[in-house]
Amino acid sequence: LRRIPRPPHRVPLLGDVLGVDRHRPLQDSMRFARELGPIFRRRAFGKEFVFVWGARLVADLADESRFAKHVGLGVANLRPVAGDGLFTAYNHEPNWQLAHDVLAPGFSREAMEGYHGMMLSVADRLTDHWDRHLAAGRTVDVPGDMTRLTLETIARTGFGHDFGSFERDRPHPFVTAMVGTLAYAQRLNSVPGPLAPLLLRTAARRNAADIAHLNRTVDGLVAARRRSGGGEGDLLDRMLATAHPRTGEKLSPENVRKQVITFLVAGHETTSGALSFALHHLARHPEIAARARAEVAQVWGDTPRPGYDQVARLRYVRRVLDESLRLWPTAPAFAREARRDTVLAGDHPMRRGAWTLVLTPMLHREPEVWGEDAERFDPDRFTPAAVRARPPHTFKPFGTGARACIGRQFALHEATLVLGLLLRRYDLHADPGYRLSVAERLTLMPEGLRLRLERRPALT
Ligand code: MNH
Repeated sequence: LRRIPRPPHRVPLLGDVLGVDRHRPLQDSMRFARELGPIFRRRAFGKEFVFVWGARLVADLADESRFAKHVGLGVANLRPVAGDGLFTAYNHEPNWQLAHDVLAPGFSREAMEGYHGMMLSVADRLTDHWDRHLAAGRTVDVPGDMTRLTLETIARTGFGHDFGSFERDRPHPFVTAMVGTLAYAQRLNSVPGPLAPLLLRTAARRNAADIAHLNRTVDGLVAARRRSGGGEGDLLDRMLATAHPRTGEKLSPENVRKQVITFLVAGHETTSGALSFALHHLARHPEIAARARAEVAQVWGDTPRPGYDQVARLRYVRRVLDESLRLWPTAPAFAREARRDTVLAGDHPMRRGAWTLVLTPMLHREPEVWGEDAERFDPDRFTPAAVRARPPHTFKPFGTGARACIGRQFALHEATLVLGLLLRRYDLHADPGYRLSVAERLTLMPEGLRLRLERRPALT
């Protein structure tokens, strides 16, 4: 441990927290990473954390025989909300494997084809909403509207539910409660443990109210489904009715509640950020937008409603998304722990259970992998040839191993479809005065991003 660099200036008791931005812990750690190199430690309130982002180190951490997901920090702080739901379950909890096996078919290709039509109709609500703004000469609130879109998409496809997000001027109370708990979970990490109850008393009370609201929403949704006696085989049906193929076991009602919250939150917040960053980059790079638009025209022609396969064939649009997730992976870190005593990358001894945090945005900027121009937005980094030329485990926006994102294909299909539709319908104009500002609430979001739209010639 002593060989791992740390910041030179430390404050007794507090640690390396002076001059830090309490609301942006990730971007703060990125600053330390640039100063201290591919592995470093930081101390905060008597606890020491090791951060890793060097490509060689991360590739070794991806070895599933020696390392596994660690439920710590931000993820652990979500346990009161999401319990042993898929995202926050400990590796040893039986409900992880059970829920994984029961829900995985909900993310198969066939299942995704089934969601496609619903994704399209939610996208129609977005373009109606944007058309109205455009007609009124208003700019659009990108993160707000992407959150409306992705929440409605996961609610409709997964749970047959409609939050009516586009009919509201303000975020749905479910979203407000969710943002509250995510921000609270993040904040718990930047408050000294013993002082937390004192400093956070009001915040803790609000958080309890937020969790109660999430629970109530979900209980209502589940009760409605039980009354109606089943939907058309969506995620909620699987959660309620599907028995494990081998053991015959079903999810308990308490666990179903945790899974519904998990999927409603994990299923929209990060996709919303990914779409928002992509739109930011497209507005900033008209030449890239033009190339993407040309691809949409070529693959979709003038079909008003592109089919499932026509989305997968938007290779360049997909690269725009990959490149957006490279620079700002919206779930910006994941933790790995040693399964047994081992040595990380032949250099750093780790005891069983010892863990480290992978800083994905820095891994995605590692100069040895991405070059000296790693900060530049360039979708051609994801041409098949360029991908083949890179070492494995250098692009990890969806985490790694058995606990990697189950919703990856869902998110990529939804986001590619929506980017295609928006590019075809609008010219996107950035506000020249806007400078990218990245807000953190465990996930990342471009703060205050608004775009001006111009309607492109309608399809014949
Ligand atoms: Mn998702 C796990 C990123 C979209 C549901 N997701 C993860 C992890 C990352 C991640 C990183 C691993 C975290 C860890 O190791 O601690 N997820 C994303 C990103 C997007 C995303 C960047 C969009 C872009 N995720 C989605 C969508 C859904 C979803 C959409 C659901 C419909 N994710 C999950 C679930 C897990 C997860 C559930 C936990 C999987 C498990 O542990 O078995």
